[in-house]
Amino acid sequence: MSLSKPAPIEDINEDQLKVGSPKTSAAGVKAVTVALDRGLSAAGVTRTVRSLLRINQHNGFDCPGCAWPESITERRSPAEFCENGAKAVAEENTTREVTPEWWAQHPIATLEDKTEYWLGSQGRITHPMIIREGDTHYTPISWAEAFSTIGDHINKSTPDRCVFYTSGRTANETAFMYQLFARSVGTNNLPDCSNMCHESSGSAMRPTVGIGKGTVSLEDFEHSELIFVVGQNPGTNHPRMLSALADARKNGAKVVAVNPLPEAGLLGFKDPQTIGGVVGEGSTIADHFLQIKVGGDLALFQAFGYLLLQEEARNPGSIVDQEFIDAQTVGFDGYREARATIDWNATEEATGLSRLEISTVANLLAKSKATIICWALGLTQQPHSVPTLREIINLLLMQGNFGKPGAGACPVRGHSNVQGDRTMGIWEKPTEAMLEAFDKEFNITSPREFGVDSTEALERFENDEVDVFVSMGGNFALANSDTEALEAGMRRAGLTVHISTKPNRSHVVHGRTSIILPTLGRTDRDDKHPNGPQFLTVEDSMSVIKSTQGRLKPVSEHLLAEPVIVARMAIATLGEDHPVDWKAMAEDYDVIRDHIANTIPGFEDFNLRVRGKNGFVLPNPPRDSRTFATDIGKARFSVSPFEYLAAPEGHLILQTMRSHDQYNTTFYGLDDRYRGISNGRRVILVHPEDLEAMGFKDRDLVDVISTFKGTERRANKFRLVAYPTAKGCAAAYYPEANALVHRELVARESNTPGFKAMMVRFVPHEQSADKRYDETRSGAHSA
Ligand SMILES: Nc1nc2c(c(=O)[nH]1)N[C@H]1C(S)=C(S)[C@@H](COP(=O)(O)OP(=O)(O)OC[C@H]3O[C@@H](n4cnc5c(=O)[nH]c(N)nc54)[C@H](O)[C@@H]3O)O[C@H]1N2
Ligand SMILES: Nc1nc2c(c(=O)[nH]1)N[C@H]1C(S)=C(S)[C@@H](COP(=O)(O)OP(=O)(O)OC[C@H]3O[C@@H](n4cnc5c(=O)[nH]c(N)nc54)[C@H](O)[C@@H]3O)O[C@H]1N2
Ligand SMILES: [Mo]
Repeated sequence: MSLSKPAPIEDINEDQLKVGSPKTSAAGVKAVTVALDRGLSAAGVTRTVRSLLRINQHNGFDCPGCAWPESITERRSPAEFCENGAKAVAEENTTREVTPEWWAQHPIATLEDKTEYWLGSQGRITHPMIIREGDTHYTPISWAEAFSTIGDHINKSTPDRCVFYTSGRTANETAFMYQLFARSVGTNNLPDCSNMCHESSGSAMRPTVGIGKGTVSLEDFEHSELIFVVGQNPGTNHPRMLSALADARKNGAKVVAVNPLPEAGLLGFKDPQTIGGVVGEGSTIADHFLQIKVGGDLALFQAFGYLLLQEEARNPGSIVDQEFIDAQTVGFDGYREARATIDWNATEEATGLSRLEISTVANLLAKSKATIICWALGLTQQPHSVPTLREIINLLLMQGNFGKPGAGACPVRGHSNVQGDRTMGIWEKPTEAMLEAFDKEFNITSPREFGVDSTEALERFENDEVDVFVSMGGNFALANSDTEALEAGMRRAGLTVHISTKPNRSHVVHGRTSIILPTLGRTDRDDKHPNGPQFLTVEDSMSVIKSTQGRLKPVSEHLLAEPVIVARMAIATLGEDHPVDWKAMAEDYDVIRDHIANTIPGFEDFNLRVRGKNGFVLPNPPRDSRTFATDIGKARFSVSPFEYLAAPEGHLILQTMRSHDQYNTTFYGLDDRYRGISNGRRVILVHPEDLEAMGFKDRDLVDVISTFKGTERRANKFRLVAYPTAKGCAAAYYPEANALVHRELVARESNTPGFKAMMVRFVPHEQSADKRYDETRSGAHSA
């Protein structure tokens, strides 16, 4: 333990930015050494080794890094983790402590000027803390008083003015209790990080294929002939996916990457677990790389549809799976008509791709009998995200790529249990069937009126309509749009409650009263229960349910497990005689699982089946039986107009992305190794020709202005970096750039923020610029 280095005292100094050339392959032995180094510096040798050996193993804990599934065959390697999973674990395992003394030394006025990097590296929070109106510091509070304060605030408010946010690391059992608590209070105000993440995927898929989740299993990658990776950076965000892609290529599959950035993990991969990966060149991942303009994917997939239908006309029966279409779908004729013509000039303008490039990849599609299309946030955070994803579904339907080996739709989820949270009922728009099941099981009356999503919650803060905000994990202030207005609104809210592991910006821009409840993380032992140690469960991106159990000694004896915190909040709010037996659930998580088994489809015999070696897989009609549980019992083709993002004169389209050293709003370090950027985060990557055309040079300091519907947002002091992104586009890091996102810039239907759809221009940085827009506002300032 003594190896643990002290937390950094200095904050980020952006003047030390270094830029090298982007890498052409991901992982390799460097990734392993980086991971170990991070672990050792935060947690020391014993904790690091103990924890790394248990990631994603049977009886171990689920990696908190991402939702990519583990192989459930015997092939599960002894090190089923990746550099970034290891960093996520090290981040949680730290032996650094944020104690009451720490809070006493750090008034809010000081913390306001700190970056998220600094805040997060201070360590694990050890005691429940409170700050009341007029206080300058957080001070300790007993658990009992914390819960009764929360109960009082909720009971003095009206249910609709209470908001219960969830971040996707929350386990199934916790999520189930938490939604039940919100509904028992009387509200469906259950926004979650999914609203900002893959909501567009669900909105596109539910009406078209009857399920809001992916329809492939990991095994499908072994049988696929063609795999698309669209709008996704797996080398950083889902590193274990690279093994599946490399294996698929060995089996003869072709891989097509569609991305404005030449991401290292898309171009090549060095598997750290093979000799070749350690010493050799590694393997190529993508056979074809389409360097698309941000927002051009709808046009691209429409062009594919057109080209495939042309081929079908030349060669009837070669493309269209008519038998499947007749039996299982509606709307094909309308789709065929809509895709009968194409405007190639407009398509090339929208995509930045040539007709030849598009046709070459369309030929691969035409030949493939089993295609998987994977996507992530590059497709979900734009105004036309839902139609874009429906166009992908059209293409898959046309070739019958559902319910057969090696084929299907694969939205690659983010947070390790974001999919499970939704399955458990964390949803502001619940189905009647789900509410009926809860009401019957618990003898309660759930509210029927839909609640707020994350964007609507932001608006509630702005309009002073939030009395109580409870946050199960996460960092709402930094994750959402319109940072400045959101932070101001959060400060005016009555009570903010954060169930957290580490300090973050949302604790600093707190409500008039604010409570921090420190909790156990994934790797921590949860053994203070009458029936002995407890385990939790999660659902991965491919609908596999499995258990997760931490083994490490918690950093403080004062931490409570999340289910216990929810139960005690519920009892303090709803009273001892509420029909739900919260205490029994908190004491023994099998009781929660029995309730889940009784109310959520697919969880029959939950307690029994989850104790099997590999957990179990939830039913998935398209995958299991080629059927579609839409309202009409069939899959739907859809028709969307041609649409893309066109930047006004003098503007670029800005997307926001994650660096290699970050987990959402948490920064592990300041290096984006694969992109060749280190020691800084306030950068904007721009194509060299665009830089020149706009009259700027590499490394110029600029202020950034985004425009939306005639209004502007501004964020100051970013460095321009010449970078081989698609022309007309730019890229900046999340969350530094969130201040530029107007809250009304959202995806239609899903209401997901337009984090990859801003129109920006640059002006030379002005030293004397209006302080209101200063970069310190985003919690990510530079000295
Ligand atoms: N290490 C690590 N792992 C993570 C996370 C993390 O922060 N760190 N976050 C987790 C979470 S919550 C999530 S949701 C996932 C996110 O996983 P990703 O979706 O991979 O995350 P982003 O960094 O947002 O990268 C988006 C990618 O889309 C591309 N892109 C942007 N705009 C477009 C476009 O218009 N079209 C196309 N085709 N591509 C575009 C970008 O260049 C980038 O490569 O990762 C999860 N895993
Ligand atoms: N510009 C831009 N903005 C984005 C995105 C983007 O691509 N671009 N992506 C969006 C996406 S995909 C997502 S998912 C959201 C993420 O939004 P959130 O999920 O709200 O944010 P995180 O950064 O994942 O949350 C980190 C915090 O969770 C707490 N935490 C960590 N582990 C645990 C635990 O085990 N239990 C509890 N109770 N707390 C814990 C810690 O205190 C930490 O500070 O951001 C969104 N925002
Ligand atoms: Mo996410």
